[in-house]
Amino acid sequence: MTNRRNFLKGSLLAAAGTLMASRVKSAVEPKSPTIKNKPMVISTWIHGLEANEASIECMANGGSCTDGAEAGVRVTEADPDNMTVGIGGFPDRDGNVTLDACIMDPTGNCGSVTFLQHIKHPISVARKVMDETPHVMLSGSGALQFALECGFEKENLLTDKAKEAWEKWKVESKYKPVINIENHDTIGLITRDHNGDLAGACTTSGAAFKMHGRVGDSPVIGAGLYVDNEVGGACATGMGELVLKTLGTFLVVEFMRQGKHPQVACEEAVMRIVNKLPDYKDFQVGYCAMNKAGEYGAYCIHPGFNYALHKDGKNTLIDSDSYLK
Ligand code: SD4
Repeated sequence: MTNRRNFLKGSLLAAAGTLMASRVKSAVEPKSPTIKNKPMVISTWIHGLEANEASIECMANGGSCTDGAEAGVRVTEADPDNMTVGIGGFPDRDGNVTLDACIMDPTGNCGSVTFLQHIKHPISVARKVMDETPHVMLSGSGALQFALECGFEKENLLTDKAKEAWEKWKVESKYKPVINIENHDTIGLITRDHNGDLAGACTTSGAAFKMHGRVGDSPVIGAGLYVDNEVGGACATGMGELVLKTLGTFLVVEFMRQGKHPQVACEEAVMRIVNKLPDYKDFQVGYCAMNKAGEYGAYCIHPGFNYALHKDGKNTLIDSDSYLK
């Protein structure tokens, strides 16, 4: 058994080595020396303002769009007052804080962790999955094991405030999983750096009081986040089940590939939900997107979704238009 495990570990490392060697070449992020862009960031919700600042600062200091995406969402993950991202996130119905995150770089590489517990910065674990393994997605105890091997610290992520909310919920909801329009503030963030290259990150503790083991859209490439450096990037927030059923951000990027403005692309992806999923009125979903040219847009089902845009040195919070008024 041990031998088999060592063998598997050995061959995996060898495969990872080969992959890494080729990736080192392909991961040299495309540079276009003639175009100099002002870095730009778009992200979900009001906490996106702070995340955008960190992201822009990172890129101003020479970080790539991928570094900027990771640096931005780490701010939200570290905030104990944000109750659906990182430390302080609402637990599942059994009291466990379980986190989902993913990241995508301009070369099309991506990394993801799902159902990860005890690690404050799942986005940085996702980045390690992308940069240091031959895989895209690690889950649960395997993701935790990998994080610990990488040197991440094991922490208690359930704050007193989140525990209190969970205990209150248990009384009223009698342990029944409830999914609703409120309680969303996942961060999804798309960056464009000095070279005009695009990357993105998305991180969440998921739906509040979800069933143990539930994974949402946020760590799924093409659902919670998708970036194509030739076209644009999009991120999602809201009820992940609807985003998963329609592969929302992949759809937004594909609409942009067809030449649609990011605003129209977000609207059409929301319309896909409206036209396909009869219970859409019971849930909120919001998309925001940016294309290669720096055009942007957002759209959601219910009023109430807003997004933060850092463009031309200004960081502003913008209310998204919605399908239902
Ligand atoms: C999920 N989409 O797990 C996430 C939750 C979310 O803002 O976005 N909240 O379904």
